[in-house]
Amino acid sequence: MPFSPEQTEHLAEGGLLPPLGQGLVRLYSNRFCPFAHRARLVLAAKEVPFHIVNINLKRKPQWYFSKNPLGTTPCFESDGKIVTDSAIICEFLNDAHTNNPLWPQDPYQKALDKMVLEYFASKVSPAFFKSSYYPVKGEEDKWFGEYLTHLAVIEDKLQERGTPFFGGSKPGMLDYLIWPWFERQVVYGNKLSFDKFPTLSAFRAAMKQDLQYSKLLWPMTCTSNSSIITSMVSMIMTSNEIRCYRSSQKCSVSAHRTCPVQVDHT
Ligand SMILES: N[C@@H](CCC(=O)N[C@@H](CS)C(=O)NCC(=O)O)C(=O)O
Repeated sequence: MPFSPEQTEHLAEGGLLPPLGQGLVRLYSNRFCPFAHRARLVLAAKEVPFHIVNINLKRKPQWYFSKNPLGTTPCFESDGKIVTDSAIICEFLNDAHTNNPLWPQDPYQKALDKMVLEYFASKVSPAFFKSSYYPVKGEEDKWFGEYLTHLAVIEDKLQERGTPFFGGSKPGMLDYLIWPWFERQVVYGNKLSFDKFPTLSAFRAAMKQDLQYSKLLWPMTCTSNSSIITSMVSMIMTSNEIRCYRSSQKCSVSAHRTCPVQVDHT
């Protein structure tokens, strides 16, 4: 198992940076960050042993800005090399580790994948955030509608391919780069019906099965959908705390591994 489960806390202001030995690979991450999740997936797909330093994104340790001046997660570090931004990190990992190449070899196919990624990044992801993680007050329904509209485009793109994954019979780079947003669809609860998305529904099942092996699924159980959306918003910013609140409801969060998080309403 390449992941070190011991580093589960999120370091905040005043938190000391653990030393990084020569030859070791580190990911500055955050358990709730979909962008950091991308990097964890690609590291696993490349079978690169790595360890994680989780960053509290609301109260970032000052030293973190010397690693990533933008202060965002993820950030990758190895042998004095620093790489920031999830897409750049994943591209770097794919180039640096030639095993299991994740982009299509064919240049046009690769361009098509990147076009889908661009659509996802500029349309699906913003609508997801505005309707869930960072809801635009009074406009949640509008953004949820936008989300469904743009998701339908991704549904059509995958259906056209006739394969379970964008990468074909196994997940490729595009699949890993979009998956974190699928795993987090749980924030919508029953509001999100998959009837209109049969291809993406099959994609979700196939990805889950594939990721089960690398134990990079992010298992979430929640008994009360009503509070999960705002809870997630609180968690992403204050993720070293074990309690988050929505109105008077409490939601307890406990990490049981480095990445996956169990969310249970109490
Ligand atoms: N384009 C960046 C976006 C990363 C990003 O926005 N990460 C969020 C957490 S999911 C973050 O660090 N937010 C804290 C901040 O912006 O200060 C990437 O792909 O890595």
